[in-house]
Amino acid sequence: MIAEGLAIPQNFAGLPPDFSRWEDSHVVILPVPYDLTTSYQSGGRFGPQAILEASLQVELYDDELETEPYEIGIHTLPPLEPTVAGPEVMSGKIQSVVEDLLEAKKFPLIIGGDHSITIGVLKAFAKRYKKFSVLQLDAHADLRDSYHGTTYSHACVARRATEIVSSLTQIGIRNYSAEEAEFLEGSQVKLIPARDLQSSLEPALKAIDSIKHPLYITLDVDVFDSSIMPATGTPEPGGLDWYAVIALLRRAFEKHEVVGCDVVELAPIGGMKAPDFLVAKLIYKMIGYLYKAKS
Ligand SMILES: [Mn+2]
Repeated sequence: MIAEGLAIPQNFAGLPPDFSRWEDSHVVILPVPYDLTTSYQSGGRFGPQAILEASLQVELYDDELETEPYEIGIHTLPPLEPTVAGPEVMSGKIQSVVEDLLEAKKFPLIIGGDHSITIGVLKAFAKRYKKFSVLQLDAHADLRDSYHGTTYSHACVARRATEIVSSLTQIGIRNYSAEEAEFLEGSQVKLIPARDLQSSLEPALKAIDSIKHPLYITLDVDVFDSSIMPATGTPEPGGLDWYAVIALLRRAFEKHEVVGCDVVELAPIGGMKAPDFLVAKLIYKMIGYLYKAKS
């Protein structure tokens, strides 16, 4: 029922088999069209399909990096079938697939879907890595202990992360509750609000530099300003622009061993292609930074 109309016929960027078959690909994209914990504007289930469609328009040569990042090999898995059994069950399904990817020594790149999907991903990484850190680019702190009756909500993803990972750094945040503010007080979470980045990215770059351990990046597209990213579950004004976000990502890939990432919360708006393309290009940028770091 949920999977209706979700057929995704193509792989990311429409790459030929030599650069997209499983055995020759370092990067593996896992589409997770799941949005059953969305609380405001739903449609995240259509995110992966929109990203893959838009990826066909992304130029394969990266003019900043002066390279062709697809040479790293990018395999796209079929979308992970959503379940109505609840976010905890879905989380378990995601965890199991990501565990397989890590076992195969692939770089998992998960595309959502709402932010709840990250919980299962982090659990898989926790099995593989004794210590790893998370960098979260997001408008929201997502530090609620539970939300709408579940501890597996998109609004709880960072709280669950604090229970699993060695450190959590949040950048671009501009919306959290009194309960979350109180939790932050007594926590080790490093939060860089968007308002501190209006004139300079320095506080965020410094925070990235100080991260220890292998790094997992979770990027909620609402970290971007709602003017360029209206197509998301909970759009927020006062966000970052394109160059700010890619500068932060570039620094993270330069300074750290990035072991996986996800890009979540694109909820496409019919007839508006720019946000879909922004996300597709952003993902290719991340792959480009990974490729550069590896070569
Ligand atoms: Mn968010």
